[in-house]
Amino acid sequence: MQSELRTKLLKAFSEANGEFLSGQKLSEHIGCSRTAVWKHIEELRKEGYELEAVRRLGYRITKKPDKISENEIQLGLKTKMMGRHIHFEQTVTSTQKIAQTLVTEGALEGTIVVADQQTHGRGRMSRAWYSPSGTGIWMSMIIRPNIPIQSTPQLTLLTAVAVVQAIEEETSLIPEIKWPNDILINGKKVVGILTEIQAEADQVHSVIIGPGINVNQKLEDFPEELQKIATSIRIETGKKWERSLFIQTILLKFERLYFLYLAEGFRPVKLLWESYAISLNKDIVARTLNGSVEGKAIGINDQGVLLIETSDGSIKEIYSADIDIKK
Ligand code: BTX
Repeated sequence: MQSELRTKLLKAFSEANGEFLSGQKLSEHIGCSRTAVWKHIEELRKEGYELEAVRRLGYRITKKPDKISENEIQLGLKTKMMGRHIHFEQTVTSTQKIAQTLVTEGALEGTIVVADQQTHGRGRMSRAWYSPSGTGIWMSMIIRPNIPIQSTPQLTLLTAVAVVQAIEEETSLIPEIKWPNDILINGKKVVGILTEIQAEADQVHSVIIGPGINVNQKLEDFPEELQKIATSIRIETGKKWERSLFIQTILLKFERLYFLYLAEGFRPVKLLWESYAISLNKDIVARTLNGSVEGKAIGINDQGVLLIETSDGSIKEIYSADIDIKK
């Protein structure tokens, strides 16, 4: 189907919000005959859309295929800034890498990079992030906040809250956050977030935030070494989800929190983050590049830094680490 007509047709259905649209209305909307509308509807069915057709009422979409594309993300997107520019590719090495190039080319704030598959998805500290095709959300978001470098960990925490809120809104799951960037469901990792910054002197000029979200994997889709520690929204709910809808909700939640953060600072985000955190008031071990710190996680400070009270009563500030919660 010609992509312009397809976009118009999908836009009409999206604006109808699940209501029926008559053949007549659709033909006026996209500027072609009713027979042509019928042909286009058949094309959509072949692409995996499920449409209900009722005499006298017309058509409505009851299910969309789980395909991510620029169009699917854009149609129905309610944000002002986030995702208003979308760079979509089927397969990339890492969406972070592409976002870095776009940043140097002057990409506008709110630009996102999304891929169906990453061949070299990146975690923190050069670890790999498993990102197979057709299952997850592999996305990088470009923002340009006017904040000092020390404040950037706050953005990872803000993103974790946004993703948790989105999962809560779309599903009945209750995810938890393990400092700084893991989102867990039933103790297993469903989301990881990588934040990378571009800065001069101590002033940030852009931040690339890359959430990776396991959406439609089955347990056997994960390599063996991940099966014990990873999960997906499908595994936890027993059904498949539409990735583009999740992306839209994440972008909206992120944008609201980000605007709140720019207007009022970290405080409101911190309170939300604490309400989802599992690591607080627990005995933990934080493994940093300079060795391990053991003690009780007593909170995060206004920078987003983790505070651990050790057995001698001193408070240690942890900027970057992997943490284990002691049983
Ligand atoms: P991390 O360093 O906290 O976690 C990486 C670790 O998580 C790996 O060493 C492995 O044990 C485990 N792991 C790898 N893949 C998965 C997976 N799919 N699900 C659960 N656990 C896994 C977390 O780093 C940050 C990940 C960010 C990924 C996004 S995807 C979009 C963007 N582009 C990109 O290259 N990275 C980010």
